[in-house]
Amino acid sequence: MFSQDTHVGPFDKSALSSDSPLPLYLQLARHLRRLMQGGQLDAVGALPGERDLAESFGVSRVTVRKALHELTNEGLLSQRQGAGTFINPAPHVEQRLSTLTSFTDDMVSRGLTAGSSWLEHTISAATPEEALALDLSPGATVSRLRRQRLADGIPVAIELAIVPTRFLPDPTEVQGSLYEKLRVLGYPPFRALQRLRAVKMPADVAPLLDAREGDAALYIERRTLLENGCPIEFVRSHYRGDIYDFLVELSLAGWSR
Ligand code: 16G
Repeated sequence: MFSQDTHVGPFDKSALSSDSPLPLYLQLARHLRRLMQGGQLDAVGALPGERDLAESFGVSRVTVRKALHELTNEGLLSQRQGAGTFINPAPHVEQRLSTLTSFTDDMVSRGLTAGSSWLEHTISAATPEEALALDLSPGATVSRLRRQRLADGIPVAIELAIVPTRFLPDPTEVQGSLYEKLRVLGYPPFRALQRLRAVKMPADVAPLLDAREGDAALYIERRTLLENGCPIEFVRSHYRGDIYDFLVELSLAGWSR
């Protein structure tokens, strides 16, 4: 049982402030998210009940319910009818398909830290498939960036981005975000066409994603364009199927008020 006046480990009401412009349930969601991402709730497994959390944080049960709902939607928690609220073991990552975002943007919007580990950054002639995707003449050179992408240190995707050297002459100059680098160079990605399909994890990718050959994976191809329609990037990636979600917003065709 958690008491309102006692600081019980991480469930501490001083984490929330009534002076903050952020609603209490979002403050609570943010606090719990940080605790989970910092590994401070690793040993807990299941969260205390709504009433105990409400008491510990000095908020109403409605506030607690809304915060837990928020974190459940993000994939960080699972709520099981009658059994309680459980902490999901790995970070769950979600990408909205309707907006063009970079991996780094996606992570930041989830409160996760984006990371990369280099597998390749070289310059070579485009293959016929790459030349076609990037509207390049035969023999044109491209920068090749193959990275293991990490969310809070956990590998979630292996990504091979091909960018014409005319836009990115030196792939070793990309330290963090590729899109940020392209923006700095004056070539901001503007829109993209993306194709995704379910595949089995290939043998050469599986160990890089802490997965087994044949596990569920998402294969994604993205062709990214500048505002003037010129292709700037062709990407082929494998995402871990168990921790990466793609979210699509749909509206009724022809609907108007
Ligand atoms: C995303 C893009 C990828 C892009 C990368 C840039 C998908 C499927 N792919 O991973 O095309 O190269 O973001 O990320 O979303 P960065 O700016 O963090 O390097």
